[in-house]
Parts: sequence; structure tokens; C-alpha cells
Amino acid sequence: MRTIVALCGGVGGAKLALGLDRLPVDLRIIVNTGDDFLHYGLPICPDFDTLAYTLAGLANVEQGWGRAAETLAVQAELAGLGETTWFTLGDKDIALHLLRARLLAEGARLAPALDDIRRRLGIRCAIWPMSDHASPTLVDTEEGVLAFQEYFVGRRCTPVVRRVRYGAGVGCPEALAAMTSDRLDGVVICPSNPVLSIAPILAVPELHHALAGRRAPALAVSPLIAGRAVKGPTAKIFAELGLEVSALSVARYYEGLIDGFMLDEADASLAPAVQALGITPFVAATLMHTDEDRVALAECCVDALRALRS
Ligand code: FO1
Repeated sequence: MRTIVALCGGVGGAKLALGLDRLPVDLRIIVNTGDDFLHYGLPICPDFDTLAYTLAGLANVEQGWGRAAETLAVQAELAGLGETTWFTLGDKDIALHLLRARLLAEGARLAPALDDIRRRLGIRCAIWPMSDHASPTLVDTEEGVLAFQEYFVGRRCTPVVRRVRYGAGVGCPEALAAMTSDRLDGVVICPSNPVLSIAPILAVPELHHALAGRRAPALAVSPLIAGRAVKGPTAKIFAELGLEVSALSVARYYEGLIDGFMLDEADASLAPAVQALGITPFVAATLMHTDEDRVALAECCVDALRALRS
């Protein structure tokens, strides 16, 4: 079976990853770890966990992160002990962090530890971190440099962003092998936040080099529809960085790294301008409400990659 590599960050990316995971392809997902941090000594991997919970059918879909049917007994007890609980850790979520902490404490590299966890969750496709080493994303704002979760959760993305700094750690060997596989049919950049969730992956030198020198086509799916983000601060951050807030601007952001760009039907009129960048435009219904929508968009992506190969 041919290989598809997907670059994925938070919630939007996980939805398309679920659609791709339902298709008869050898899917390997490279996930952003720039949001990772230690909280109460526990290794939190938000984008991996959102992706894993989504693929395992355990995600709190309304909330976008964390577990469904979650309880907050530990959180309540911490508050009772006088802690300020700014970053919510649910009881079931803590179990996953404890397992990950044990695996890492026993000497596992991050990639095999995450691979063990995804297998225990019954997830079919491979999920690799962009790097085995801490590569924290820092957000340079008008109020100073903030750690990612301090910006994203602590300050609710309010401070005006001047610049985002990427850890650019050493690439994970398994992720690099997937990107350079001679069975690679194509790369899909999922509709995650380009600046906060995809750029950290592309800042890993080996992965950027592999994508720039790709031997199979790469397709990005726009996270903006009619100039608005489906969820999260993409539009606000684009504006604060002086980038036009449009799907075309996202195509420009990935210029040189993609051969195709998937527009939502609402942005079909941008197709000629995308083509003028030397990027082949595709148009589909990119708003995903149901699993059927996710599979349908995933099929459009695989079809687009096939068209780009021919
Ligand atoms: N996001 C929030 O807005 N508030 C939280 O309290 C919060 C807790 C949390 C715990 C575990 C986890 O995996 C994710 C969590 N998130 C929370 C989401 C997280 O900040 C984002 O998923 C990513 O870092 C950005 O996509």
C-alpha cells in the first residue's frame, strides 16, 4: 500500500487526519510538539493527545481538546489546596500523562513512547513527533515573550503577536523516514494553524529539507474559509503578522513547499490567483462537521495528490 504523510497540529488537523485514517492508505502522521510542556512534572503533548483522542474516538469534540466523559476530581482537589488551575488536566487525561511520564522516565525516546501509546489506544496509523527533543514554540508579543501555553491558554491568545519563535529541534528519525520513503505517494498539510501548528514542524531543518526536496506531491488544505478561521486564532495571528487574512495568503505562506492547495467552495474565486503562484488549486467542501465530511475531504485530498502525480 502506498504511503501518505500528513503534517498535523491541533483540532482542525485532527479532523482531516481522522478522514485520512479511514482510507485504505498507509498513513503516517507527523505531529507538532511545539506546544508540549511539563505541567506538575507531567509531560503534556497537546497536539499529539488531541490527535490520538480524535483517532481513538475518545475526544471531547465540543471542547476541541481533552477527553470525552472527563472528570475533574484532581483539579478540584488542587484548587482546594490553593492551586490556581489555569491549565485544566482531567482525571482520565492525567492517566495518559502518567503513562507517558513512566515510558520517558524509563528511557524511551519520545517517538517510541508515543507509538506505544497510540497502539494501546487502538489507533491504526503511525503518529510521529516532529522531533524527539523539546522544541518549544515561543510567542513574542507586545507584552513580552510568552511560552506557548501561557499565550494560548493563560492569555487566551489575546496579546498582539509580533513574532513566533520555533524550537527547530533535531528531526525525529521515524518522521524523516516517512517523508523520504520511496513508497511516498504524497504529503498532506492538514488545515491546522499554519503559524502555530504547522510552521513548528517545517522549522525542523531535516523535515523542511525533505519537504522542499520532495519526491512526491504535497497538498495543503486551507484552514481559512472566506477569510475566517474555522476555529482558533489563525486569522488574528495572520493579521498581527501583517499577512493578508485569506486562503490565498495561506497558499503563499507554504509557497515552494506545496504543489497543490485545497480551497473551500466559498473561496473558489481564488483558484486563478493560487494557480498564478504555480500551485495547482483544488476546490472542495472543507468544513467538516461529521465523520462522513472528514472522509469525503480526505478522499478529495488523495484524488488531488493523484492528479498532481499524473
Ligand atoms: N486549552 C484551553 O483552552 N484550556 C485548557 O485548560 C487546556 C488544557 C489542556 C490540557 C491537555 C491538552 O492536551 C490540551 C489542553 N488545552 C487546553 C488545549 C491546548 O492548549 C491546545 O490544544 C494546543 O496546545 C493548541 O492547539
